[in-house]
Amino acid sequence: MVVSNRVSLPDPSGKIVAGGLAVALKDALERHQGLWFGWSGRISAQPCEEPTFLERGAAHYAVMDLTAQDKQEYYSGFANRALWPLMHYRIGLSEFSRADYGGYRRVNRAFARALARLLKPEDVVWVHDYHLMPLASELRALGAANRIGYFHHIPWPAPEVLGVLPGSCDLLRGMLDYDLVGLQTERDADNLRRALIEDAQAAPVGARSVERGARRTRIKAYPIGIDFDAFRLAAERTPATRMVRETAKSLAQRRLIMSVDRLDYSKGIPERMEAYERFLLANPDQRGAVVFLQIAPTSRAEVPEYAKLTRQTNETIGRINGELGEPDWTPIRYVTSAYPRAALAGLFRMARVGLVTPLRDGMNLVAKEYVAAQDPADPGALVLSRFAGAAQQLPQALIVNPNDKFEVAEAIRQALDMPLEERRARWAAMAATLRRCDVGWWTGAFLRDLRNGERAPGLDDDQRREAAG
Ligand code: GDG
Repeated sequence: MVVSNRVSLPDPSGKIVAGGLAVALKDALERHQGLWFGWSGRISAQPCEEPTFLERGAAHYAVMDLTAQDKQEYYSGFANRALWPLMHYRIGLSEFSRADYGGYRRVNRAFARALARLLKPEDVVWVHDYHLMPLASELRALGAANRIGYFHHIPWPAPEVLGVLPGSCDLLRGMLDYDLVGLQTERDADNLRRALIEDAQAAPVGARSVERGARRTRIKAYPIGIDFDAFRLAAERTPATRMVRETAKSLAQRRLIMSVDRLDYSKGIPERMEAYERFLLANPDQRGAVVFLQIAPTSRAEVPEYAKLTRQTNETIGRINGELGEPDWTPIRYVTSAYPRAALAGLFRMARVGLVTPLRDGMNLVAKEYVAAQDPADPGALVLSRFAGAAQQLPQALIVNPNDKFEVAEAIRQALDMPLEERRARWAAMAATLRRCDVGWWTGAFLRDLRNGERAPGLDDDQRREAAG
């Protein structure tokens, strides 16, 4: 049983339109004859108590509607205005409201009630992400004795940071109702373990588990992967599509630097623009010789901080294009609509530099997709923030501090100048890691540990080395 805030429904033909995670989870669900439960994305006037059931191919889905108040308090409010910024170390942006927290708990309770009615004793439950942290506690309160696991897709900050949030001890204690908690990196896992011991009175058991009362919870890192070969194939095929061909033509031999992000303040988009400006100022020979393409689909537009980020990004890009552009050259091409995955893959393959500089990111799949899309014979170079979880697995990227625009500007120059042999060697090492730890490895490792429970050995040294690349 997979539970997440939003359910990625395939279209009626059974074709998945969303990304790699949706594909991986759908495969796992089909293999284990599972069910995917979550919010339908729809708003209804009355609180809904019963899910709607859907079938697409061999996969089964159960979705619930939310009321406008639920969405406001649970999703936009507590999850995205209080938890998201804090988990990304942005204490100043975190807005706590008791009403929002009440709504968050209410929706988790409603989900648990509906889910508990569907659960059979042998079912294994895999909960995803910060919207649903208290779900295990709510299920346990209803008597569920199933194995329940949780994966946290975003960073887990140091205990001192999370401790700022009113009610954080409540949330922490709720984590102890899971049998297994998965995080993106060892650092996130250490932060959670420390918080549970220091702030939730749990006792350490061995290196990876904690215990409180009768409950034992294992905490481990499972860096999420991508479907490497599917993305590589898409990148190989799309140069044939019109959009990718036209983009290549429009570049007129200029080298492409490229970024793709949800328009989110954790992604460091205005900071990246300023680093690119610094690069152009420091390297006048590159003016007119490169183009920077930023694709940034609008996200969470109903949350005020995102409207502010939109304005700030528009202003920064407008200023740089105005000050440094020429009648026949625009330094930054900026688009806020979403593109098909295959088109992204084709554009990545064309880009000489992948610029992935989030201020903080749980993993960052775009960095991995950029690597997968490259031509092994002539790969581009990846510039990667040290604050993305992906940096732990990809030390062969040019690792930068995204807050230092001089350092990022220098890395752009180094990426553009990198000799072919060096690009090939760095790429081959990154590709080997990403192939080995792909999304199938990720779902398999988590589910195996969750099913095997206490009987499974912890991550042994070989597995840990594998996970860390
Ligand atoms: C969270 C964590 C963690 C983006 N624009 C378009 C598009 N995308 C796709 C990308 C990529 C996905 O969306 C974004 O994934 P990220 O990992 O980069 O970031 P978040 O959305 O913040 O995801 C993150 C992740 O969960 C998984 O655990 O890595 O740290 O924050 O796949 O390609 N896809 C399409 N059109 C677009 O315009 N089709």
